[in-house]
Amino acid sequence: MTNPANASGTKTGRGPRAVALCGPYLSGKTSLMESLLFAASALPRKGSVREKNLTGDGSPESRARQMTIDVNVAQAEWMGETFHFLDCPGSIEFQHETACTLMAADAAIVVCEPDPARVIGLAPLLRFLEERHIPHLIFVNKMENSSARVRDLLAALQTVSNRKLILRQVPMRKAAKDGVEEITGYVDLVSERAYRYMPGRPSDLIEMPQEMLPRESEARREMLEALADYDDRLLEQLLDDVAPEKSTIYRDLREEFGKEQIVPVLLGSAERDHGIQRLWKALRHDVPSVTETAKRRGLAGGGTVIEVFKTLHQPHTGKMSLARVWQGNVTEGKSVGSQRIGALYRLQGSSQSKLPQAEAGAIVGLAKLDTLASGQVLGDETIGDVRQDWPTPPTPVFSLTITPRNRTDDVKLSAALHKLREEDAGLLVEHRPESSELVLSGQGEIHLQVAIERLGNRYNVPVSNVLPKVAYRETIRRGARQHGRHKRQTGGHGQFGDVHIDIQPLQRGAGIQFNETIVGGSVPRQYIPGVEAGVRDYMKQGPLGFPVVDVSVTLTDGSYHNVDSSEQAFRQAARIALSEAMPKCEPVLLEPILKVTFQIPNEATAKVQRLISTRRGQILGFDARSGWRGWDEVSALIPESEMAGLIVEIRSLSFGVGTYRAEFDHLQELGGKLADRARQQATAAA
Ligand SMILES: Nc1nc2c(ncn2[C@@H]2O[C@H](COP(=O)(O)OP(=O)(O)O)[C@@H](O)[C@H]2O)c(=O)[nH]1
Ligand SMILES: [Mg+2]
Repeated sequence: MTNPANASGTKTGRGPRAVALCGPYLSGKTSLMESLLFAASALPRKGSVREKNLTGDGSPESRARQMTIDVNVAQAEWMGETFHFLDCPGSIEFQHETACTLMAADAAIVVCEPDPARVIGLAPLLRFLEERHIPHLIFVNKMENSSARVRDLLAALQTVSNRKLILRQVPMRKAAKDGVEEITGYVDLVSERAYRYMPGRPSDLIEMPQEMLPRESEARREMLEALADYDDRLLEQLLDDVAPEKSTIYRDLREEFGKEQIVPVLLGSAERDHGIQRLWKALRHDVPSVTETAKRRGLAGGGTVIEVFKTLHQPHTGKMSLARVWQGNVTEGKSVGSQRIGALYRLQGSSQSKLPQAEAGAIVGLAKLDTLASGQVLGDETIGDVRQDWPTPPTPVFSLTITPRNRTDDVKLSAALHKLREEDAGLLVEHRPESSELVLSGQGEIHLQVAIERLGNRYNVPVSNVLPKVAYRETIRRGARQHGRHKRQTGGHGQFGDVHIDIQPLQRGAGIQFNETIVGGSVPRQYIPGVEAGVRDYMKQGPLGFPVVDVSVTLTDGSYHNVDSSEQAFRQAARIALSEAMPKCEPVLLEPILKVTFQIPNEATAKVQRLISTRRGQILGFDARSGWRGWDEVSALIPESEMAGLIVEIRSLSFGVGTYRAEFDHLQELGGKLADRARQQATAAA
């Protein structure tokens, strides 16, 4: 029997490898990890999503949703070699978690469903893997009840991949009783062997069915031609009709996969354990070693190198930094870079056990290193800190204002938020002083709901949440002159301030301006700052109830009293003048308008354009998204008040993958019923 491992030069004793499972939500990543662990005898029995007893997804928030939220870590041994699996969340709302996890992997398994209509959902992930040259293969899961032709699926997948896809196996089918075709096994295109799927155990090697030969040789030819793109000798052999050695094919597969030139495609079913042995073999032969990956990441230096890719805060153990040992090894008490390493843990799903040491390649939990953050690299000075390629969190698309239910919880809340942000840098916390709101932002409703649940369940700081207030402003349409006097006689000392002001509207963006044209000391110098202070006080809330912008106020004249005048009295006089005058200046509401750039598959472009118009948006233009085949970028101006829940609709129009960036653009007058409604809502919320 050919041993491909030897043929490709793979040897044991080169350290554990790390493989990430990624792909759209519900494609079966967590189930596939279970199946891989089970096949490697790392589990006594196989769990399932339905029974909520998987190795992964152990947190209460995960269990409740049957959804991966934090990366699941587990390891298994296959033919004497250790593999660490990193099962990533699939939901685009947790994409930052996935991005950071992928940085720790030698290779990724992209899990998808056999539905050509859904392959567009893979685009953002494939772009990420391609940009960072992370070797990846595609595992088409749920094949057991799919009637999709693999050929069509492959063609669809190729439209979202910039790398050449290489089909590694073709399915064998037979017509079942009800006329539906059933997949009974597969033919491996390198070894040209046929396997029959067996329930609950590895497939049986069978004789190649005659009827498979035409399809097999066609698919094999395509595979070889794709490999020959990067191997001239193989190309010559193909042109000369010389059958290449299997060892050549295995070597090319390994090398071209490692350089991320090709993307192998495998087929199977996590639920039925189909195709799992074939997948394991591919991992064993083709996944690069930690040394190769450290080189790719620029992390090969002197001494021990560790990188933290995830931070966890756990009720019992406290802070745990999940790290990959890129080089050297770690033991408890050893100093690496600036840190003295404490206890080491091995993680297997939600269970943890202490480790004496961890070698290069291992994924390890480092306990209680308080100052360590995700992305941080520990090593000697040649290595430095956070890598340039470390992912930056995506810009937030969903926000909620949170308030502790218990008024005395403010301090506890900020400590808890700090921990949540350490776990997930994709969560943003912002204090808006003007509205005294604490705003939590992230990638969608579930992303924020999970954070809010954790505040309550884990940190015992229940919070309530509402949509953040829209930052309305107001201004005036015409000017006025006004006299304002503050005079009070109480007992001994009185108060006296007296001003004449000239109010004028200014252009958008000018802000509040204060001037004075006092001659002859009608308002003594020392009282003028009082007048300005009074103006600024008033402008915090104009006649419509919002902060006033773009108005100039000029102090033109006034009078004073030798004994009773004071800065305070002039401040009051200015306020009185403005509250009389401003309602007569045709006040008008201003609403913030955002410039929003949508990034969407072009099947969704027309729908997104319609959606923009229903939200009072104005389309500025659209263009092909550069580097993203089949995607568009649409830019538009949209009122901030129309943005609530927009991301939810965009995703539902775009197979879950559409997104946008938004930034403040300008303030725009708002009149009529919409202005009335905005005012009502603001007063109701206050
Ligand atoms: N029919 C079928 N269902 C599967 C298969 N693998 C997983 N599932 C189901 O797909 C759903 C999502 O599985 P899960 O592993 O949580 O997906 P993830 O979001 O990618 O981690 C669950 O209901 C699984 O039982 C499979 O091979 N065939
Ligand atoms: Mg999952």
